[in-house]
Amino acid sequence: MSSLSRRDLLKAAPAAALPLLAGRLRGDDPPADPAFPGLTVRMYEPQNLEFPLSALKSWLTPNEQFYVRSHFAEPAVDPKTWRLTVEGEVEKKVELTLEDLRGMPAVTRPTTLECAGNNRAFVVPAVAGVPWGPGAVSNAEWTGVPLAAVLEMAKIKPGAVEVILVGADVGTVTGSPGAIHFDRSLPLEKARKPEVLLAYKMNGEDLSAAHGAPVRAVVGGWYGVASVKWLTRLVVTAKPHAGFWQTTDYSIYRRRNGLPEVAPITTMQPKAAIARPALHEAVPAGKPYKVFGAAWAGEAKVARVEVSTDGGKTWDAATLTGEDRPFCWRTWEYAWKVPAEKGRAKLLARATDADGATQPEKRDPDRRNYMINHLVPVEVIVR
Ligand SMILES: Nc1nc2c(c(=O)[nH]1)N[C@H]1C(S)=C(S)[C@@H](COP(=O)(O)O)O[C@H]1N2
Ligand SMILES: [Mo]
Repeated sequence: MSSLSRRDLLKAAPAAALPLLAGRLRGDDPPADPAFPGLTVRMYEPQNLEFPLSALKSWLTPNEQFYVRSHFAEPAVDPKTWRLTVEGEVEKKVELTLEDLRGMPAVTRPTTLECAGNNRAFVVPAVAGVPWGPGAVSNAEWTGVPLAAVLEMAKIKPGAVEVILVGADVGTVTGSPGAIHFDRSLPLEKARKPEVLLAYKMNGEDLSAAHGAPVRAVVGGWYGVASVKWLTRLVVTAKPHAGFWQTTDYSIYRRRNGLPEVAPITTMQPKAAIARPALHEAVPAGKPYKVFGAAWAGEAKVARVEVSTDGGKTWDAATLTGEDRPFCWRTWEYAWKVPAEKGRAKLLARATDADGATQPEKRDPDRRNYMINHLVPVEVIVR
């Protein structure tokens, strides 16, 4: 029922029905649809919309709930005239239509994308950038062609090192040299891996405009910024690309001989996110509560998730559940015996990957305003 018709109905409700409605918001029961509720607006235009993590219900995020992170207005790309070019350090310049691409052998792989700015709202003191809560992360099944197959067609020249992925979207941002496209490079070593796709379908549906129609890159294991949407050009280079989106933006400091130098953001860091309880959720005292969430670790597998319900003093193993696929988040749960005493409780979760890397307790300033995976407690009300 639309809100309009519901309002009309309320207006028309007989007086006798009104006492029933008083004192609470009378809506329909929440729909059973896993895409309910919708996205949280962090910025209306360009669109920056957050997945409501506390409504996590399924390993695959429904398309309607998949977070959106766009730096410019959605470009109008006509799939009929759309072309993808492969240029630069190649023996043979390639130009593909959407039909060409769809005619190539397709693969379908689930992949989790997380924005490098996810959790930014939890950084103290506050930093610049879209103030994401915990939900700038989602998992979908992508269908397309391996980037490697398209690079192969163009025959890369010896000595080439990177491929720049260029989006059709364009605009001016603070510090940019006028109007620029969104672009990101991948070292050819990563670009040729099977987890890097040129995708035209998301969870079995044609890619939507918000997610990069008609074709986007999906770079498994790397922060979402590498997964360029509205892809139009692949430029193979003999030198590493030092573009705006991997130096001024989406870069961190890496120390060499103790001296910080600018480096592009690449792999997702281990993180366990608590979906429920949500921040300041009221949990019933003395009852069991199923704490649950998702954890991911970029190119590595999640080895374990631990939970603390006493603000980090003691830790207990959570149970990894559901699908276990590379480059994807893993759901987890933990049976919490909520104390009988009313008050507050501080919950934490931390992930450790198969290489032994774990989440830091404190924020590392070398990461600027990106790669936010230090531990942040979820405080709840026990009552
Ligand atoms: N062309 C283009 N590609 C882009 C972006 C963009 O603004 N323009 N945003 C990037 C960032 S920072 C992220 S986190 C992901 C988000 O993908 P989604 O909107 O499908 O969730 O897209 C990446 N690809
Ligand atoms: Mo991002």
